[in-house]
Amino acid sequence: MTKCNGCGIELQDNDINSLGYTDNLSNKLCNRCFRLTNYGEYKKVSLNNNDYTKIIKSIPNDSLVLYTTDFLSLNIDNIDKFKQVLLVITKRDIIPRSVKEYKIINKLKKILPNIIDIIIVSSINNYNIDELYNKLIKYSDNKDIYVVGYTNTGKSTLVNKLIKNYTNYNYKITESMYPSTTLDIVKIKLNNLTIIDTPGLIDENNIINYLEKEELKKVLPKSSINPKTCQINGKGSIIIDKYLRLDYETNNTNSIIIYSSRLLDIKFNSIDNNKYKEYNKYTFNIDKGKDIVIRGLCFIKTTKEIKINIYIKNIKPVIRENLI
Ligand SMILES: Nc1nc2c(ncn2[C@@H]2O[C@H](COP(=O)(O)OP(=O)(O)O)[C@@H](O)[C@H]2O)c(=O)[nH]1
Ligand SMILES: [Mg+2]
Repeated sequence: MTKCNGCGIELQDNDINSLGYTDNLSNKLCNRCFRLTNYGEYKKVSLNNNDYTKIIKSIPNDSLVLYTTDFLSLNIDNIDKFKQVLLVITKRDIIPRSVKEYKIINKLKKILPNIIDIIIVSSINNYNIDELYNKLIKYSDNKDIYVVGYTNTGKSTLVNKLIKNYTNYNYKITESMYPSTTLDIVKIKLNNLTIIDTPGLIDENNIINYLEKEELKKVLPKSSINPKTCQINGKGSIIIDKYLRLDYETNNTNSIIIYSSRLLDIKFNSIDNNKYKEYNKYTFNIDKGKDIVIRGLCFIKTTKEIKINIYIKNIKPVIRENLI
């Protein structure tokens, strides 16, 4: 049985419409990875969380789990399924420069007292990758290291960075902005370490699973996130591109701060305008200690307590203690 070097799926030459197809079984990549890597062509796959859950369940308790999450979602649901966790916050390059790393780390350590360690990295900027590699050597104890986390958090890119920095292999796992690029486990020897890239979990509550190519390019931040501060007083509405409407009502001055990709269009609108009122409505009373997170799109803070209505489709906002 030969597996695709890019996504881990078993190669086959019988059915051009099924996953793993290649016209020559001696190829290293399946057609899907070949076309994605060389032409940016994307073919949606319909794996579901059952497939991933099976993979997650097969991870031995004593192996080191490198759990990835990116700054925009900071989704750590499911982290408690693993015993030995090194939490890796990926994409440091999109975190605003003003954000102090130690503050995020300290807050997360309080929420997650049982994990081994936390590190913030950027594969694109090669930031903290040596430190991560040293931690892998320190904590792995000759056991396999599984890279786990939600899709699109940068797992495969990180493994490729490790391959590039610490081996002579001319080898790359397929990485892309599309969710569900990696389809099965991909095992890599990194000198004395064994790293296993996994497809990751699908977060049905993340907007990226509902977007087409051009929208993904806009929503996924390419550079440092610029918080946008909206000064408010009275009644009004803030429209975030075509994705979200936020209605507010306040008797004093307040600020709503939105952390998102710079390419999103954020505008004020009058409360009487009906734009996006057909989306699902969620009401929140929040204060300055909380963030409203629209996973994959943005997170929102305020400087004082306020009641707001959010209109959005497909996904639900979640509330968390603010991390920055
Ligand atoms: N800005 C930024 N983007 C990254 C970084 N690492 C990965 N990405 C992007 O995140 C997307 C998902 O990456 P991928 O490695 O395929 O994620 P996976 O699904 O977790 O394996 C791709 O568009 C990558 O280019 C990073 O360090 N910084
Ligand atoms: Mg991947």
